[in-house]
Amino acid sequence: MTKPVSPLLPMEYSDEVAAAKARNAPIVALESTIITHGMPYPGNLEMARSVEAIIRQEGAVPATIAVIDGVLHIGLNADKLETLSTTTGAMKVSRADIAFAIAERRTGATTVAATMIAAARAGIRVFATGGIGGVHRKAEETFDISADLEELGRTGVIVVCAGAKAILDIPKTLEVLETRGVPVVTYDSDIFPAFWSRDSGLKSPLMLNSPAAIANFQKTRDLLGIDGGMLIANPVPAESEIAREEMEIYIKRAIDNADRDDITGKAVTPYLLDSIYRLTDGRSLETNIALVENNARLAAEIAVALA
Ligand code: PSU
Ligand code: MN
Repeated sequence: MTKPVSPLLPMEYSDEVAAAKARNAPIVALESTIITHGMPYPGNLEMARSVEAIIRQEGAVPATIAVIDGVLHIGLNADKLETLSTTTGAMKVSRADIAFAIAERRTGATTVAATMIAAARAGIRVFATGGIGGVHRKAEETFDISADLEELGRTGVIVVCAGAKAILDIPKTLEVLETRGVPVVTYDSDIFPAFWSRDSGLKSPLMLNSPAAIANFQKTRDLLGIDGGMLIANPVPAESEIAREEMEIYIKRAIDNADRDDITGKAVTPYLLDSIYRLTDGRSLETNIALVENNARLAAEIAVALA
């Protein structure tokens, strides 16, 4: 799977990830936009450290991915992780601009799409995150559809998330995933989860209830020669969820604020997350951390099952 990395591409493995690659150990990729644009400091650093610890506990190796001063990092050491969590000027990079950040020697945090590209380049097949980007509400007017969906259609990485945030149009998001040929598998439930809530009100296209079954599904896709990614939706633990009806109130207000402030483009998702954080007095952050930890555990189990 692993393509040789060109000596011309400034790409660097952390010592831990390089050692894991050398002994063919299971590795789980992690994104960095969630650190720089998804959560405030110090909750972001706390989350980043705890998900890495959970992945190690499960017998896999974490690889947090980011562009730092033009170098694509696959795995960040403790110092770099801490620096990134307090960096304010990082770009939010996706497929359109990850190469720009490298070419122009910038610092960029990778979204789900860009993390998938980097993970595939590094031969890493499993990736844990919080929520994916999707089709925004009123996309028929704004055309705001996350590049994450296109990437899932073309890049062969298994992405473990907690469903799609209810700030999005979830039915349209599922439609686009189906069109792109992306399997959407909910872990141990018939119902597709909505990030902060376990229930989006929509049935999940597919359901599996063990990491071994997920690994077996992926191996069968490989045997058929089907490329592209797969989305695993892992519902937030019940004790950490915020009910759908309650979230809907905050989401409506956050979207109204975004309209009022004329927020567009890649600023939309970070703006809504921050607005909801404030409207819930920080409770959305606790839920967010709990679900990422939960996803890191499942992703590590899948990586181990695939190895
Ligand atoms: N969801 C979160 N926190 C985040 C993101 C999503 O709860 O930080 C980030 C992810 O990096 C995702 C990106 O890939 O937002 C999607 O942004 P956009 O909608 O602009 O494509
Ligand atoms: Mn967008």
